[in-house]
Amino acid sequence: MNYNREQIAKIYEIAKQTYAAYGVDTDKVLEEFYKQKISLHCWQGDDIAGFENFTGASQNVVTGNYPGKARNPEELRADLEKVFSYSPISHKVNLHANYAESAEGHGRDELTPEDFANWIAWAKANNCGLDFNSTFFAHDMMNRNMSLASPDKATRDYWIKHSKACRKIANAMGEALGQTCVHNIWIPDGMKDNPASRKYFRELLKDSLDQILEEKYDENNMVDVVEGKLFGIGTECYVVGSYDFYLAYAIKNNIGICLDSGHYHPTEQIADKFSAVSLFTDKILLHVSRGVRWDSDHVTINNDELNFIMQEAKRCGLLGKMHIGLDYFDASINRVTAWTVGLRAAGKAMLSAMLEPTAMLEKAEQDWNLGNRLAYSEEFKNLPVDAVWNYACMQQGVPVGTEWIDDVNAYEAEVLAKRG
Ligand code: RNT
Ligand code: ZN
Repeated sequence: MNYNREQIAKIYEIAKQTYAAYGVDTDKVLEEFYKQKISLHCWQGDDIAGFENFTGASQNVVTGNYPGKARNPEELRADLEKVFSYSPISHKVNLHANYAESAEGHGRDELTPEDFANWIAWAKANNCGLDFNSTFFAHDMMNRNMSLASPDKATRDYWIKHSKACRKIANAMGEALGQTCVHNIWIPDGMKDNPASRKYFRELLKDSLDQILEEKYDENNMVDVVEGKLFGIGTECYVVGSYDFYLAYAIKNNIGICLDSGHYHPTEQIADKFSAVSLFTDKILLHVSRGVRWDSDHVTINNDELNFIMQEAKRCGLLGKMHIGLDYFDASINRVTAWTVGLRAAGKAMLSAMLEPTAMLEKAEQDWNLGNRLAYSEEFKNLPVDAVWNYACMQQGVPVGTEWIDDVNAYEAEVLAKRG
């Protein structure tokens, strides 16, 4: 289906007046909106396989075997470009260390920026930034599912060396692209059943992190963040890198924190944390995901949780400051579709938050007219965001409404379906 451009422009003019009546200048909002960056997680394109040909067990649970996944860097990058073409804002790409293209056959402990030269050149050409992750999973050096908190010193040393190498790479990426690269540390280390000493493993992790983070880098190039988690499959009773552990560690050591929307108790919302955490650090990375009953990493959709995240990011003045990335993996549907649904949902929720007549809500609160605050917030839920979103897509030259779905189906028939 093709949308009538003239009609979209007309509908936008009406929406613009509606918002103006509430004191919101939609043209100004759009200017700011186009500058916002969302980091697209490379791992949705190939089920976190990476380019190492590793066939052992992974600590991330990906389900589905839909045909057409990217088999090499060229295919992955082509798919990413396709996804960008469906989104009206700015982007980064979030890479994992196991996506290195290592001509020298480097192990993870000896990776260099050179191993990411193709990614850096591609990012430059596509005008996008890069984020980076040490990769502590899907590897022979994972020891009883542990890495930085393993009781075995040789295991810890290997992973410390790996992460030091990754920090250097992140720094090189930031420097080359002229924008901060966020380097994230997530480890799966934990236990299926109750440990005798919870403290012991946390002491080991603290010591490993101290070693990894010893060298200081220019924060314009690179910032470190640590990502906690409540539980994983096989680590139901105990995860060494819990939220409390990392939040305390991050604040004490002046690094940042990564908040993943799937990593907390099911009714706990990361959006509620922004106003607290941001008073103590300006280095926050979001992993926007969708947990269904558990940390299931479903495709992000435009639900209450996502809107709460974007609303709080806006209300706390964090848009453009906080790093926002997607983190999920669905291998049961067209992977380019999965990426795009999440990216467009996050973009639209962000736009909706930016368009919110927040000043009216704040005024009602300042006047302690809490009835008005509630009533306004209900009325504002159905403002014509879609009219502005469609106009934004048109203005940025990306497909409007469902047009991208026809295009992605054509891409599947012409490209994805032909992959072996
Ligand atoms: C795992 C974390 C982590 C991973 C990626 C692949 O629970 O969310 O961020 O999803 O590193
Ligand atoms: Zn995550």
